[in-house]
Amino acid sequence: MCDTCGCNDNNSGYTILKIQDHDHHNEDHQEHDHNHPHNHDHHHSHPHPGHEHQPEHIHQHPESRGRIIEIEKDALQKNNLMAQRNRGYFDAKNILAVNLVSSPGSGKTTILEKTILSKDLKKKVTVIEGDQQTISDATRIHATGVQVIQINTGNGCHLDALMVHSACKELNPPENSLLMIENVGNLICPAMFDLGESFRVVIVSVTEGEDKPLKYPYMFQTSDVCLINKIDLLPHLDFDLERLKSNAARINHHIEFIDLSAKTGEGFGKWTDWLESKCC
Ligand SMILES: Nc1nc2c(ncn2[C@@H]2O[C@H](COP(=O)(O)OP(=O)(O)O)[C@@H](O)[C@H]2O)c(=O)[nH]1
Ligand SMILES: [Mg+2]
Repeated sequence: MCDTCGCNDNNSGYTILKIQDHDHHNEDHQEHDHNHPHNHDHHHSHPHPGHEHQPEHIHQHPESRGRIIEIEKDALQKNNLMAQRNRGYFDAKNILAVNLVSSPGSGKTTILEKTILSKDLKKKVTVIEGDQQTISDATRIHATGVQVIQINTGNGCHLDALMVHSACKELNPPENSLLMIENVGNLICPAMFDLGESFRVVIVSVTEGEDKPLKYPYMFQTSDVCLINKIDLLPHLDFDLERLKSNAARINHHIEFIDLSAKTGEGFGKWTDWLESKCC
């Protein structure tokens, strides 16, 4: 977990936003503020908690380092407990929950739009969107006709299990359905936070270079599938698809690869087949 960006403040002020059917005037209405009561004052008085403590970190006493690691362990432990609750909820309702992670712009929302509109997918789909600010991705998803909740994480650079738990209360995904979660665009911190998902899918686009699995290993280590997106651009790039795959396989030899283009639809059937195969 990152010491400097504030992400170890597990319940940083975030907002759950619900896009309502046939009522576009209310799209940016804040329905619930799920600030954790214990942290409420803290977050309002210290908008950048991580940065504020940076000087302390420069001259770290061994004991203070130990304390920081303890706090990190506590935050992750708390998150893991909530993730287990989410997993139980998903199992009980037979919901396949898929956590989409990637750097910004690799095509998560475009892949989601195309997935929802695919005729190959038989399950009902609901979506949780995560971004620091704006409802623009939720608006794009809402236009496809499915139920969607936007989480704005504010200072936070990842979704956590409590946010997903709160969003599910609003969304109420139906039994036997597929819940797609678009995480905040970031290859680092989302890797550390289990949401209780059934599968984690990392998306990397061919414009990002072959070295990303080596530079951001945790994300690839903790993912089940790697979608390699924007393959329509390959003729214009100096990108070695096989090198990307061998780099990712060095980190995680169980990871499955699917090459696709959300723009042209090439390879998309393999992705929807994979999803269908996991839905029971
Ligand atoms: N050429 C090409 N562009 C794509 C593809 N998928 C997404 N894009 C473009 O990449 C940009 C970022 O996509 P978006 O889905 O918003 O990425 P996100 O930030 O990961 O959700 C947009 O301009 C998309 O049109 C693809 O397969 N091929
Ligand atoms: Mg997006």
